[in-house]
Amino acid sequence: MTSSVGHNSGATPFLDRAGDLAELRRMSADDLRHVADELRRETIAAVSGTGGHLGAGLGVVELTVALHHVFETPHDRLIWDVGHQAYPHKILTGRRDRIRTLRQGGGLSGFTKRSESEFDPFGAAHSSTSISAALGMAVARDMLAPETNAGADAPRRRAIAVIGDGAMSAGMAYEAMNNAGAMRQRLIVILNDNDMSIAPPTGAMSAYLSKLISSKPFLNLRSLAREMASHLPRPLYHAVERADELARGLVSGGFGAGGGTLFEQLGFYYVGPIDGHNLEHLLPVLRNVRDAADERPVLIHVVTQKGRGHPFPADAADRYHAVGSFDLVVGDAGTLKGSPKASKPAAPSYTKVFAEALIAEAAADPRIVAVTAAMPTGTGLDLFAKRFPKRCFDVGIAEQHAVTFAAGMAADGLKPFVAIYSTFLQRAYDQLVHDVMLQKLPVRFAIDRAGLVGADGATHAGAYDLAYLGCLPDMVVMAPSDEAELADMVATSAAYDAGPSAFRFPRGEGTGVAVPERGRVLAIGKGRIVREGGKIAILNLGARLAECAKAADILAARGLGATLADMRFLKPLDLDLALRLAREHEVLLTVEEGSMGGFGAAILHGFASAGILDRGLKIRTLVLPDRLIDHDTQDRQYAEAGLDAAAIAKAAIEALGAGTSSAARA
Ligand SMILES: Cc1ncc(C[n+]2csc(CCOP(=O)(O)OP(=O)(O)O)c2C)c(N)n1
Repeated sequence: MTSSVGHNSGATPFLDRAGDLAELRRMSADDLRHVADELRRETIAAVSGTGGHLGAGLGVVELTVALHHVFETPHDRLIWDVGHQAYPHKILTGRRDRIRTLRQGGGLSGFTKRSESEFDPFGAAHSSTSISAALGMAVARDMLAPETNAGADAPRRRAIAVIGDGAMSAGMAYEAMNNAGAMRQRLIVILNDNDMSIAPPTGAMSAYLSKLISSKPFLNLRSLAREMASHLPRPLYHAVERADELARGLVSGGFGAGGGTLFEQLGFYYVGPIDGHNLEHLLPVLRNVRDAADERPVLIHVVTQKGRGHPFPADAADRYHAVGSFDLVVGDAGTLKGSPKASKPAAPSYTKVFAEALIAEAAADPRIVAVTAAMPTGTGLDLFAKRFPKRCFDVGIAEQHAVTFAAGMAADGLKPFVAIYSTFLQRAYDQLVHDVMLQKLPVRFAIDRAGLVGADGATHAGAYDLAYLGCLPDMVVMAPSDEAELADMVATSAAYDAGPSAFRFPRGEGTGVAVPERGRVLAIGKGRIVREGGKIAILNLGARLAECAKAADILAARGLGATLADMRFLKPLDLDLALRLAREHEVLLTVEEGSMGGFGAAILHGFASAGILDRGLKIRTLVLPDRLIDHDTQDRQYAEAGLDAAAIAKAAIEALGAGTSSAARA
């Protein structure tokens, strides 16, 4: 027997009580077990309505309960790396009544956010920042105490970073640990090891962690020592600690000159591995670490199962990372079961078109290779890897390395495509400048998630790439206006060997145009006219072309003709075309899915240099506004940004009216 439960989790007496954290802190381990079970059901029920990152949160339900039970949050700083696993944390920290607004316009963010709650001391969404931030907070605590420490009587504030094994593949985590170990700064790092990133993790670090976990004698000796330590009076704690260290050296002595784990070599006190779903194990360890007098940073290695209690079948592809909204039913034993809502996209996603176009190019040129930083599915490279497993490189969450790695490949004759989200390329900017552009190496950047991205919000919005790429000498920067143009730009990039090139395309479905089996190679730096006429010229770069065409229709309905150009290239800019259109029209608009400093700025700069502004051209640059746009549907975000058809038409009419009576006359 099954019954549909909508988005409700059923009765939650323990979770209701735990809504008061003081009460949660008084609860017994038995009660906490019930809280965890109810919290898991509540998380599933909420995400069934909103969609989102479900698997990561389900893996840390017990850890979340244990952390808030043992530590005095928000006085103690609890920092979740990435923040995508923080839904249970949000439910426990005063946001349960809004949890069904997750990722919806005006609702809770899908990540941690300082402005949302005092329980989110550091905002995130990009990975591997938590240890650095926690270390900074630990230093602030020690330099400013007791002022920021809630008064002299308050307990010394702890800084706790929870970081996944995937996020631990990024260099920044090691930079922070290296620094913390050298500073001997009191800091708690919890390594949440579920042997998963979004995709299965890659690299030697992942193999190393697996080896640590599977070393059985280590587990047994440590468990013993831990039990003893938790029951001994404080003075004896250190004696046990030494015995414990001995045990640790026995089993992991192979690492480094002095033995011990990698983390110990970095100056951390290592505890673990421990079962992250077992409150009986978690609670005493956390208490011991909380109360230890030692000033060294501590790393607790917790082993969890990503997606534990997931309502989808074990082999469902979206089980581990993100899901859309889904239907929820209760099965026989009270277990929750989900089934995705059937939805049929009208057109293939830009991501898929990119992947297929790259496969077509790679089939014709064996030098083409692809690089991703832990995002094979998000970038479509999973499809490429199926076809060309040896030519696809997942380097882990390591964007900086990905770019320089590709630069090395390009230097010695390969044709690398770095498939990366616009926001994540920000991480590798100096690598792009110093290792690629300065050496004119033909690395190709396939920049996904350009522009506003919907539910992931401002942290994932690809707002800045036009600005940060457009200022670089010797870059070719393209933006397709539909998915067929995207295929053309993949082909153009593959054919262009004189230096670095990039094409940036949005999240979501294409426009439904026919996509050629193999893209055409475009003339570098040449735009095209889509339609012509009237006093208004709209110069578009990128996927707003359809909205620009609608705007032209709105203008036509008001008797105002408009010329529409698809400029295709930010760099080299088709200034000849732009200047001609400026001369032939009274009003000129530029439209792009990016911040100021991009395409509009390049046009203005080119016009100023050509002296065409001297005679009073009415020009408006339509860009993303100079403020952050929170999560919502992409359509609503673009409406808010003033970049939908209505806003484009309005800007044209207002410009036409400015200073003359042309608009009224027309
Ligand atoms: C700099 C950066 N690159 C890529 C991502 C995309 N991303 C989000 S979560 C994630 C996997 C994180 O794995 P892990 O830290 O093990 O956490 P888990 O989801 O397994 O709990 C990735 C690659 C990101 N958030 N930030």
